[in-house]
Amino acid sequence: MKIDILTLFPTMFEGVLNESILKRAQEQSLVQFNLVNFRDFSLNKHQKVDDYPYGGGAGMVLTPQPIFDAVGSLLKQSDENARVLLMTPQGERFTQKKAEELAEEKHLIFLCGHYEGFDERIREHVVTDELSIGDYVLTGGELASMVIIDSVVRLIPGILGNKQSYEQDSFSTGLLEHPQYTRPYDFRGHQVPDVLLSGNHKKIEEWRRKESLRRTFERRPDLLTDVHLTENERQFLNQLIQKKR
Ligand code: 6GU
Repeated sequence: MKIDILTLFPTMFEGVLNESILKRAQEQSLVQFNLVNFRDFSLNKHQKVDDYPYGGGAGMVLTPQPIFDAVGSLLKQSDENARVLLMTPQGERFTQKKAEELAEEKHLIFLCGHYEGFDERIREHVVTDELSIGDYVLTGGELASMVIIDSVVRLIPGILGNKQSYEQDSFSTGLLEHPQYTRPYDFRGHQVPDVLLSGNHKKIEEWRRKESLRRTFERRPDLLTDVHLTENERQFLNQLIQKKR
């Protein structure tokens, strides 16, 4: 996968892209990152990239020319089939489902603005998707793009050691993950649930699924509307509901 990142602050990305899984993904040639300072594409003699908003008002607006030309140059160098992703709090809410969709792509281009808005013609003629990572405002799209890149790249086949490690993730199953324990069995008087030491894999699976359901019911009941449950699981959930009343 090729990932181009258009930003006025490329150095913000250095630590994040060059550690841990994202670093290994590059070393294995599973992903290639390309940081582009779109100021370099400005035809303005002072390399300006923003201007005052028509109609007045506070703040500056990113002007179309540098971004049109930067994206145009990246598309010309490649397949022209890239997804062009604009980072904005007005965008579609980013989810695990969207991460799975983007992980299928060969070429992603991220557009990050800082402080400013984007001239609407960028949205209309360059961008394929507008994404937000949640209902709060960041100073720029850089951090949001790093969150999205991290969650997409880890899904590329070959990057995580074992496929199970993401198939069991919270959200991939539709439920939050069950509790996990490791040694010691007794830590300062707090013991691990005995079922996990029983060696009975069927019982362990049942326990985990129930604890996933319990945790989802307690913390994110909104997720339960979309999840397929067996008759047994539905009964268990009804017990949780009764207990709460
Ligand atoms: Cl994508 N950008 C900014 N500036 N703020 C955000 C966001 C994006 N997602 C949530 N807040």
